[in-house]
Amino acid sequence: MTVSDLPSPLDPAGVHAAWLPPEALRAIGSRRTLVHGDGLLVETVHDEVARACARYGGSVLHRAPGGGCTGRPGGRPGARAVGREGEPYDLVLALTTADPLPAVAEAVRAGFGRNRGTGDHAAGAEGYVIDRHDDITVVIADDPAGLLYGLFHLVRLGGRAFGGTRRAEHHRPATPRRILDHWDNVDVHPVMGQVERGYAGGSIFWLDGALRDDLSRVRAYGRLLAACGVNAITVNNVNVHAGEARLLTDRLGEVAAIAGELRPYGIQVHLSVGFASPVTLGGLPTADPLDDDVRKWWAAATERVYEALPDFGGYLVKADSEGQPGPFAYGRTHADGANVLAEALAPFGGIVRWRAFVYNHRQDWRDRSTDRARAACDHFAPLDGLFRDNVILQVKHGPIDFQTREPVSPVIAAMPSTRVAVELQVTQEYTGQQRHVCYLAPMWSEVLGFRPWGPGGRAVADVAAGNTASDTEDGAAGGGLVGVSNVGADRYWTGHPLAQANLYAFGRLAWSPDLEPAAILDEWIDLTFAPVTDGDPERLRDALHAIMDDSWRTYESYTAPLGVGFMVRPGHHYGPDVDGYEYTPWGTYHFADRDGVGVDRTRATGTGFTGQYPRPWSEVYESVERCPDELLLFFHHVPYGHVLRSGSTVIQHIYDSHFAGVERVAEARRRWDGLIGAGVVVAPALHTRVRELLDEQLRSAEEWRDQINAYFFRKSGVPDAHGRRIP
Ligand code: GCW
Repeated sequence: MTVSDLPSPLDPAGVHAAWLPPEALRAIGSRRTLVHGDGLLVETVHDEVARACARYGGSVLHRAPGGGCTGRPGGRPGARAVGREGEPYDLVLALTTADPLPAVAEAVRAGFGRNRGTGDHAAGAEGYVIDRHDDITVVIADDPAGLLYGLFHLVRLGGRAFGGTRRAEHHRPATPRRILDHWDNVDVHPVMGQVERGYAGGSIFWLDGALRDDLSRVRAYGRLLAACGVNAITVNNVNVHAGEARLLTDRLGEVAAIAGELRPYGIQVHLSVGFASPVTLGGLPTADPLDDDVRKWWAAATERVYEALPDFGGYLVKADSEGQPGPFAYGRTHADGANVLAEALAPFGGIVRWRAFVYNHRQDWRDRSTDRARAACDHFAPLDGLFRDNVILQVKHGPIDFQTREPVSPVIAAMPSTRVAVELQVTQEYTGQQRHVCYLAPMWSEVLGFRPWGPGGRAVADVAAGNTASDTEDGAAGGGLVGVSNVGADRYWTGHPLAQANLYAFGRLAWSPDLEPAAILDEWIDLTFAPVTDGDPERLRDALHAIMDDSWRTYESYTAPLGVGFMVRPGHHYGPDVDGYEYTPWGTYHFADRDGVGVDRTRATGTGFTGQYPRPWSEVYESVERCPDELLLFFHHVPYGHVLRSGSTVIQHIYDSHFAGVERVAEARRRWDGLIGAGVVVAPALHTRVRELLDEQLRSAEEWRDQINAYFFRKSGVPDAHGRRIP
């Protein structure tokens, strides 16, 4: 076993420590620290430092308000009281509400207020200020969560947190809502298994119908999430089956048990609930949202939830979607449906997240006028302004369904008076299912930075955060950023060890959407491979960047081309099947024939979807000349000989990109293999796991290349300009 295989005290035996191996806290654990303030999360801060000190020889003192020294001897296991009052410190972590502040923290606070020029000393909710003063590193925060995030910022900095001088930095999250949704089932579903679209083993919460006895992994998970900035999870699948429906009522204790593990790390718990619960659980004859008994049922059920869980976050609902019940059954709108739940949650400060993923999954493939891409906007845009304040409309980032390449969903720009959350898929359902390396931060970054109203307008990240264009503009508060979790009971959490980077990047982008994907990857590499002492860390860093930076574009290049989606095997969605969905009711077609390929979504001759965008995009997408190449077949049906903006024809682009994509996968595998031997820098077990997966990725990429190229060669009859072999 090498150093990086050793579990940390918080990591259940044998589970990989991900981005928090003990060594990541070495710089803190070898110094003298004062933790000032109290509250559950401040205790967590103290415990973290104390555990690191126990390992690396530093000391920590915990002082509670009023100046009393509470070293808490005999506290929780692992939390040792070390350090003496009055001794000099290298690090002070102080809560500004705990007066009197240590002098150095007071100095940092005053300096921060002065530098702001407004005299405002507030770090803000979950925010923190980090500074160095008199050779002491200081973190101040106004609330305990801010102090915890400040601590993890120091962990990221490592030794750099303590060297020389540094300018005061103020950090606060872009949005208070940074949520991971789990699609975990309580009972093993006959088709979808324990975790729907899960590629990392079972659920860390449930095993075969029952809550796991040992929830220590849940706590370790909470710690990992806090360290990347996530502050809430939804524990169960949006497809609410019989077992998990009862989490709302008689199985609520299981939710409370999970929440108990996560609370010390500031992670709030949400629940997916079934819209028909008043009928299925309450025995009422109807779930009509305008029915009085139904309203009372939701109010009473919700009250019981808050009795058990005073800090409960709220409900997540998938209604009238892929067979889930919803308000349409009663002739009501989705605003009626969402509002009845919102009304029940409002007295407790809870929210309902209502998914905009509503479309007809039983459409007739012969009907060319119905367009699934249009559905969410058609359903929801007319409801703008009709939702209660505590309703958040949760919108998938693209109009169809988490495909490798989609335009941004027009719903995001179409509902100025509604709180909108943007949903990303961290689990790699359509991006290689955690068998392919596919670092998704570049995709998410593109989505978050997209400006639906054109250059100078707000970005998607602004809409999610609730930033308005000007102080006078009357914009709704944001709904935040949501990711579908890629975590399971697998030893490496995410199946593919490199898929951990996606989870990490989701949290970091939710906290700070402007971060560069490559910089996030550097953070992840530094933390995760911190134990590396027996090799050249720069060699590993270079290799990981080479393998991961462009892996999303690589994946795109050998799978479905130019914005066409769903050329996957129906059902499980892994591997190629060009016509797999072509003659099905799912609304996911490419319309390839002997002359051309793509979906005409123009206003002029197609489904009119381009008209759902504001200008300039409604014009850009409408125009076959101006439409970006990578989305061409999403918006247009064109002949194979159509010349792209790149200068290549559509058919030649298909051939070239598929050959090149496989080459890049082969190169990635060579780079990874090169990390073996002299200067070994990666734990052997991890190396082997990634190596096996890269073998599968290469096999699968070749399969994709050959099927896609053969399909289009046979349809079009156009030979490859370079004479390469197409089967
Ligand atoms: O992408 C699709 C998945 C379904 C999923 C659905 C959704 C949870 O194939 O498995 O159901 O999206 O987002 O609701």
